[in-house]
Amino acid sequence: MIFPPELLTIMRKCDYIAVLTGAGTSAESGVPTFRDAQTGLWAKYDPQELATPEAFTHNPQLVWDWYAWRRELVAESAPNPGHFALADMASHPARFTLITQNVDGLHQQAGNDGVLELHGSIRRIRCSQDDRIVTEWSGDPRCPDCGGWLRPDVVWFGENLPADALQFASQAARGCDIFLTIGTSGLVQPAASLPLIAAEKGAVTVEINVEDTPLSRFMDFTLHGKSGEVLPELVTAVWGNDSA
Ligand code: BJW
Repeated sequence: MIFPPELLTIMRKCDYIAVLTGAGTSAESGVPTFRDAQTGLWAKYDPQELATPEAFTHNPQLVWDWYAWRRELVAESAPNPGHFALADMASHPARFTLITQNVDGLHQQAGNDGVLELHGSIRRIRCSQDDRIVTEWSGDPRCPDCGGWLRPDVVWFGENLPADALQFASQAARGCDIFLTIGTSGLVQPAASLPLIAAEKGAVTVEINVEDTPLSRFMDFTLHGKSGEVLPELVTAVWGNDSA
């Protein structure tokens, strides 16, 4: 890909890069996105029936089974070149913050530290009654302490995001020089507001996506392509071959 030369110069000189990722970042790792028509999980399942507290109250076993299937999928997946490029990118500017909506843990697996997980982690299980993190259970997915149903430690619609992660993400959006938005449809709040906050505070905004999103028209640069291809090329173009 030919990148705008001014973008490469800005990235090379900037002190603080913040990045927001979404499900598209993991698509090339074989983790289905949420809203892509062909492969998205939600083409087969109604998200309102599965990723809400109401669904869990109504049919905890169904929700548990769905997440168990997805947890297995994530366990079998591995970071792709886009994840590794972001781990590499982290070492270049003086400051770097990676904010993700993904629950798969692939950024951490690729080597990024201090990832801000806005929507939790599918790898963690907690009790829906006493909120304790649970690592072992036998038979039914029930809390060994109180007998409450176990659930994934993720954020469902209508639930609050982890306050610390959201606060740090908001600070990053306000303080960074460049804000990259990668592989997200930009439909889910409050994550989708972060690029706009960054733009309002004067950051240079860049979107990487296979298609336009509602955020595209607010971006300074829109790079169309797969993140697993665009990101390694971008890191090499900005910082040289040692980075690829
Ligand atoms: C590629 C690619 C490749 C493909 N390379 N790109 C303000 C206004 C209106 C509504 C609200 C509002 N504030 C809050 C709400 C309600 C709600 C909300 O946003 N609703 C909207 C849908 C309208 N938000 C909430 O409820 C949040 N809580 C909250 O705000 O609490 C306070 C509050 C509550 C109620 C009212 C007001 C305040 C919680 C949101 C939790 C989201 N949870 C989920 C599930 C997590 C667990 C799980 O995994 O099951 O998080 S939903 C789902 O969407 C998941 C994702 O993280 C999230 C975002 O999806 P993402 O990552 O963007 O994926 P896709 O599939 O949508 O897009 C993929 C993109 O990749 C596409 O653009 C492709 O083109 C692209 N792509 N391949 C690059 N190779």
